[in-house]
Amino acid sequence: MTITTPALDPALHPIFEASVRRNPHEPEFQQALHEVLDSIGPVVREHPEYLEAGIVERLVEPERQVMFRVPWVDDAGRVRVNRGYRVQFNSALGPYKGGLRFHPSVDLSIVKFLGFEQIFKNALTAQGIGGAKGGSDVDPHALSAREVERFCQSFMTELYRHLGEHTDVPAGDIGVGAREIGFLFGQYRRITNRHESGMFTGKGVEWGGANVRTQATGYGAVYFAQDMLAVDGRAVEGRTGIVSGSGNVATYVIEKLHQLGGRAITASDSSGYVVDERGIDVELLRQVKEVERRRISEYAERRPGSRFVPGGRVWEVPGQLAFPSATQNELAEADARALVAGGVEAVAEGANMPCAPGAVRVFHEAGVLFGPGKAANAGGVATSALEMSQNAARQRWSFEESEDRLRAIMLGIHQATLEASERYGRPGDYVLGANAAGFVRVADAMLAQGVI
Ligand code: NDP
Ligand code: 2IT
Repeated sequence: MTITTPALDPALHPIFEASVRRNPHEPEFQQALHEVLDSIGPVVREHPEYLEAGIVERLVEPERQVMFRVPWVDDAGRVRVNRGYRVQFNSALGPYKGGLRFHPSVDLSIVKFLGFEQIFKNALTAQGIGGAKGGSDVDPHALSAREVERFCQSFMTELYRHLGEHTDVPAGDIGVGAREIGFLFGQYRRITNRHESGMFTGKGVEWGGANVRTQATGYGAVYFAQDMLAVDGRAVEGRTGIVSGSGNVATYVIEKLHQLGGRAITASDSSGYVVDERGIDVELLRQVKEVERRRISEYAERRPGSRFVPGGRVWEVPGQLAFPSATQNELAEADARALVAGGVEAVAEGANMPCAPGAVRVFHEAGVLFGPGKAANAGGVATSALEMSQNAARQRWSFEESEDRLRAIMLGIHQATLEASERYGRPGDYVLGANAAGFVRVADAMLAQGVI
């Protein structure tokens, strides 16, 4: 299977150009936008009504963007100021939904690319959720636990007025895990005098959180790889997994790979990667990264037979399955060539947009199965929607029932994505399939709801 990428459709090219002119300093947003517009050419040619109703021009412009000051006091008594963001991109299918990222690299371009992708990802889940993203340029690694708490309280003191179970429902992302969600939810509850469970997802299971939400993104990415492989009778079992990252997504990619008979032999963070030929020990990884919040080299110190490679590119390690699960553009064209040389058969994006466009091209040209983040990592937000359902009904489903639902949702996403790739003329191109299938669902809702 060889997939080539044609130029943008003549009707869509001016929309892309206008957006680039209007948002000149937003390279990540332009990258995400170009990929979607590239995919939906065949859709708008079949459906001129979308163009007549200005659906695409409206879709590329967020419904609302909030930027705010986050002042807080550090342990030394010094006043510090960060910038907070929430981009509420599209609510045609449901309340705004998407994570919060705390990382020094966060800027409007990154929040917008994530919010834009979230629209189509959330549409693919078929769970009735719109698209949004937010965060701050704070570096939680550099803060004490008390500083993180004060930061979260200040952040929510401004953001709360834009949130609500029927309005906008955040969750975690890079740098926002169980600890931060606790502080953020606590401050919302205090300010509003409402224990409004459905206004945040990823909560602790004891106070309104859903079973499997913690595991869902990683598990879902492996399920997606399993479904791609199964199309021609292959399986995860017996295959080696190359995983980047060592946070929420990477940890549960590794766990599910092992449960399905595969073997994940790498994990990484911003300092380098570890290789553990026996298979990464998930408990040790969690102890080092989540409990002790240390560098990944500590894993190799404690695990005989494993080794740490400082500053290296994990993609130089050969394996049949690859799961980029750290951050955007972490896998460049040269990395893709290295993976192909190492015998990779399938790539599923646990992170959002981790593969640069040149890398995706290399995978397509080499006939490597490629699952884009919008489809492959949608299990996380899909399970967030299940958390919202449980909160609304004041119920909690068992781990088994929740995992069964996640499995069924991922199968449905794979099916819808594959069918759309066939329907719009590039069979097996899951990038086109995910963008086209997601777009049609949002576009139809926008068409029905008028020019708003
Ligand atoms: P975590 O904060 O739990 O983990 C992030 C991991 O990626 C850490 O190992 C971190 O290393 C590494 N990392 C982050 N930024 C960089 C960078 N600039 N360079 C190198 N390594 C980096 O985040 P998650 O696991 O939640 O998120 C990972 C990815 O998955 C993100 O792209 C996110 O958007 C996406 N995602 C997350 C979902 C979720 O439910 N959490 C759902 C869907 C997608 P270090 O410790 O050194 O910073
Ligand atoms: O990128 C993502 O899908 C997430 N960070 C999860 C969003 C959510 O609302 O669960």
